[in-house]
Amino acid sequence: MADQNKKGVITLEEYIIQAQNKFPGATGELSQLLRDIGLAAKIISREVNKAGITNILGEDGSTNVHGESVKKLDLFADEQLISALNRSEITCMVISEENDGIVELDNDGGKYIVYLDPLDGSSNIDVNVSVGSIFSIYMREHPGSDKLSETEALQPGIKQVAAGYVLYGSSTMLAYTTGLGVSVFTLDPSIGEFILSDDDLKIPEHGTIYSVNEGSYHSWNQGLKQYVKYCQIDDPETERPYKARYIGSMVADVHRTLITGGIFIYPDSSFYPSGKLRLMYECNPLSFVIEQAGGMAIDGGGRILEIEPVSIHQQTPIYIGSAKNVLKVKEFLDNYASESITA
Ligand code: AFP
Repeated sequence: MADQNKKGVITLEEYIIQAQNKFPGATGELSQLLRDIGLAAKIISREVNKAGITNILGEDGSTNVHGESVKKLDLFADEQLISALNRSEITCMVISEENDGIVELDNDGGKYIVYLDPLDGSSNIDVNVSVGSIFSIYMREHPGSDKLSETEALQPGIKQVAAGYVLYGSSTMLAYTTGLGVSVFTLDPSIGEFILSDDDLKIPEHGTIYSVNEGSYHSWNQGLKQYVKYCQIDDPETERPYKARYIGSMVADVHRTLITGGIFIYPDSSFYPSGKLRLMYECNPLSFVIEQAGGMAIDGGGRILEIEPVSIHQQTPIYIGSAKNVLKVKEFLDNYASESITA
């Protein structure tokens, strides 16, 4: 950071180009793709900020592939991201929360496959709570093959070449990783640029915040119930009781966890036997970011990033955050593994 201060502010565009220059063989395509996402994020941020004062606020009346009502801003964000990716012709297909199947882009020879959750947490828009966009980028395994298919997009999270999120909060922040640490940028609205705020963000090894929708307590497995009791025990030596924080917007909850440490959980339950959150465009990208920051992300058993996907919209339980917190919850899950979920 000392060097960076001497050079003044660094924009997302400059940072991406500098990073690319460190790899002499790089074609610049991934850099272009990240810049495209950065541009779409600025446009989405502008609309999110004025959502309360324009008629863009509110539902459009339709439902998405999961039967959830679609807000106008979800569709706007989806269109902006997809058209930004289409313009530079290096992405062959997009899989988005808002679309049932794959979306084939104009360049079917493009090298990259991009997963998107265009506007995660959108049920929070009406009450002015933070929302986010999530992206996850893979290389096509068989470039040039005739037909694009869903099967080609089914790669485990460890194969992501880049992933990240944009948080539309009290300021707009973009965080991403290409597997070399986590870089974070803050949008300066006065100049319309994302400015580097941290070029190697690390998550604390241990944190004292747990984040889970406790309204669903009775639908959880015994291990999680016991872990949450453990978090609530009064024991100053171990800095307990922990604080409970839950926004209901995964990007915002995971971003807070990244900064302060602790754990964010969306478990399997009697309501959601396979968990609620989506593996490919929520859990994989955020797990890649958290692991690159030094944290951990598991589905209760193994690493999220090693799950072999079977469908583009599949769900998974997730326990993500500081390494020590994730290891502790795993201990509880293992100890009570024989007790099945009873609602
Ligand atoms: P929405 O996009 O429908 O608001 O859902 C948000 C979300 O997918 C994720 O961002 C939250 O962590 C989670 O759902 C909240 O779910 P609960 O309301 O069941 O706690």
